[in-house]
Amino acid sequence: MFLVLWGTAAAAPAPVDPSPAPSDIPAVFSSSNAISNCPGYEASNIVETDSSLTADLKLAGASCNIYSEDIKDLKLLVEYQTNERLHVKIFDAGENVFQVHEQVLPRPKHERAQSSALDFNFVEKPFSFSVKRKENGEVLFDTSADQLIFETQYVHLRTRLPDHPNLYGLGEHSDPFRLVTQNYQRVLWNAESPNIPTNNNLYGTHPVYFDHRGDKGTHGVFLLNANANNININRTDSAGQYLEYNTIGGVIDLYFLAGKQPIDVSKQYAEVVGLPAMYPYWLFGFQQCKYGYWDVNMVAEVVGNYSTANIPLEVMWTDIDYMDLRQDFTVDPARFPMSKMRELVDTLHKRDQRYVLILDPGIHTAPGYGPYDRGHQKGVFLKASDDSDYLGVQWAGVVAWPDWFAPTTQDWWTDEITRAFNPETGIDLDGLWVDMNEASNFCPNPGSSRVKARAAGAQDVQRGDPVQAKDGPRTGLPNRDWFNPKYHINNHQGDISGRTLWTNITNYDGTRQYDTHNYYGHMMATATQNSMLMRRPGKRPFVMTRSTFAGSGHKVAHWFGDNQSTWEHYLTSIRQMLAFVAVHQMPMVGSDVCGFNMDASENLCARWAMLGAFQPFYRNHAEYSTRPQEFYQWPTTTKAAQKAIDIRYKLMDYIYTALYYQSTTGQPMINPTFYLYPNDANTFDLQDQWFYGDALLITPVVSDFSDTVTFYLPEDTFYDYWTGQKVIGKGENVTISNVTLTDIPVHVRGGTIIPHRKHSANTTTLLRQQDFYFLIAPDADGNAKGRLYLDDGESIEQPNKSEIELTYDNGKFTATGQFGYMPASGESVTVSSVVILGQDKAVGVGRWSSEAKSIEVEGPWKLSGNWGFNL
Ligand code: MIG
Repeated sequence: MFLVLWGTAAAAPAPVDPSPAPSDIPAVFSSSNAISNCPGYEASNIVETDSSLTADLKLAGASCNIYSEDIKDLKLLVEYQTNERLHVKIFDAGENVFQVHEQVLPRPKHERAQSSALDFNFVEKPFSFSVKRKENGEVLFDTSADQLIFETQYVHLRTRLPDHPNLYGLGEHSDPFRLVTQNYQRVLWNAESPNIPTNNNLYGTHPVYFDHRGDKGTHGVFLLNANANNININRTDSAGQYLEYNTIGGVIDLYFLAGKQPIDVSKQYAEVVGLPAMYPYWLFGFQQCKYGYWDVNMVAEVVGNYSTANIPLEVMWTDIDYMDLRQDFTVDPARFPMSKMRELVDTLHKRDQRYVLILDPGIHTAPGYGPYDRGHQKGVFLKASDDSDYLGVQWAGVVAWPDWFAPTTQDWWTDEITRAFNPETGIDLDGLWVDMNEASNFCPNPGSSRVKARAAGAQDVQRGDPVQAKDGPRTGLPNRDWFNPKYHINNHQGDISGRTLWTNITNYDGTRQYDTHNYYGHMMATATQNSMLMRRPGKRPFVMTRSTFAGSGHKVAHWFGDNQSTWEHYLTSIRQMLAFVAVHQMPMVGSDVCGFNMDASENLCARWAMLGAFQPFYRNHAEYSTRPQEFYQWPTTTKAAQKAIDIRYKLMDYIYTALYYQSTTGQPMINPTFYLYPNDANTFDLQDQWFYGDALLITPVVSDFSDTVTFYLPEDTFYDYWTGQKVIGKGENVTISNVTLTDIPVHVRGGTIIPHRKHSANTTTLLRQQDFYFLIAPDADGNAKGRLYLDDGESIEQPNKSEIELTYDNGKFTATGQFGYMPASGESVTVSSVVILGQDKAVGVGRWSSEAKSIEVEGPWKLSGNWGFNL
């Protein structure tokens, strides 16, 4: 198991490669001699324009057929698409090899660079290419590190890297945020992953990494490929430091993002995979769930207990417990009768609270079960070779699986959702949670004679549907080994069909699960998002999915699955958040607060209540056999939660503003320390501290029985958030003691202005009626900047929004910008005061506080036009 290294109080540790324990080192590394003996390719027929290059690549010798058959004729396409984006694609000349569907990942608009920051160079024979940063000659990618291999079931590309590179991304994983650089393997194959093991493939696939080289710049590399992949990162005496892709299908489709700052790379990646979705304001409220709330009374009781304990609860959730025999779109008539469910939801809504339910992809094939019958009739399910529905086993029993490519599936799904969740007759829910969509399949062969056995001879079970092309352009090569390709993917669920849909199964359009597996969950989630949009047009939908693919953030949210109630996973939640928000462009994420599996302790849950309050998605959730862990279960946890939620709610407009800017520009709403201090090498592997927004440094206590936290404070001006005291960061570790179980150290970064609601409230509806105050934290030069975005909190179109720029410049404060926001009746947009930190003496216009060294200037000011004052 990986050991988290945290610094000593003395000096910041130099970045060290955290070495995995021997048992975690993957056994299969592909650096065999056989690969180096492969002939590689030769480039010919080279055509260059001022913004592109094409060439033919021909196998440069006898086939080596190392894991399958070499493809002899390839094509190279190079496009300087923008000044900061270079596209390099290597694909089969016949264009039969599978390529990711445009409908799943629309390719970025094709532009033409005027003056590219990057330079593409290549060697004709054996073919290799490199990418350089023009400005400083830094080589970012160099494939001469090994032969290019492009076979029918194995594609291999290696790049050289500088020693001990700072690499981030390649999710989903629970490994260090800064990836291990020796003997390290990232497997990309979406899988049910109980207890989110390190050094394993998890639920999602995001084949993008950021490579940070300090003042030489940061760049990103995105491989637009959905096939199973073992990505090896290693350093050996003979090969030096490298990263290599070993995928069992698809093409090489690389996007190089020039940066040159980390935040720029994030924005450039969002241009490729899509800007993240904007969510309703209420989604930042606190949420409670548990697998094992066994009846509607118990759900109501939990809601009631939260009120009694005086802990604001915004969203209540119900897991698969609500369903009749675990069937989607039903309610258990005895435990969750519809009349009671409607009463529950009605009561929640009257109290300005919300309700979310779960759905699974497997549809029970029971006789008379409407969703199945209707789906079957419309032909929405994946099919076996004889055109019968392909079956598997999920909670409900024997199930069929929606084929998200079939033309009728979206309408069927929307119809089922709008029927079951009809506000007049059904459950008027506010969001949907889609689970098990990797897809998780308890038994890929439930004894049905309709599914051909996986024995020899059954390998090519092409569905006999006449509407589908046999092997049309880019839909994938025929006659591959669909189950056990020779190159082994280190999937922790066994072979690639392990505990999921068989990889030979054909989708409606003739593509195979072998190629599309990694976006089955993404398609379920986005289809659900489309349905929610149909159900409530004009309102921002909320759909949370377990399984994701590159670009999922454009529509849906994600939680990190089945973690444990351990200190280790409390810390894991930070690094997963950093990777998803700041690299993968999925901002609305979080872990099960207090942990899913195992019993949470009072201490852990108290600390986690505070940690989670400074992460985007904030939901307490647990497995059914664990001891109850609602925040009101323990006195300390209650107090910690009250305090954490109080602050979180006061800061809600600040983080909502940050989400707005991520959804419109890609600028991350959560920042790893190095994003804000890219030239400070001490920040590159920090993963136990983070910036909530770009102004608040959060540094939770990291272990049990500790009331001390040591963290890194970069060379900059900071202020203790709780006392207002100035703290000068020296680029050293700082230790804070006496951090009680209801405390979490937070520092404000100088140079920022943070909008706050003056008072918290029980619900976000009430919160939106509270006045504001602005907290100004001047930098060393006495300047600060901030932003405030205001809108109605839920509509997709916002004709009346405000985008306000807040500036503090040596004693002069101004609020300027666009002021379109019209508060609903009762909502206030008054700024009751402005507080300026770091002030040594009183001045005329405000009240000076000697303890906090701050000046409070009393308003009120209206947020309906420009205003300002001089100190
Ligand atoms: O096999 O629906 O990750 O959050 O509570 C477990 C029951 C199925 C897995 C999800 C978890 C959820 C649970 N589900």
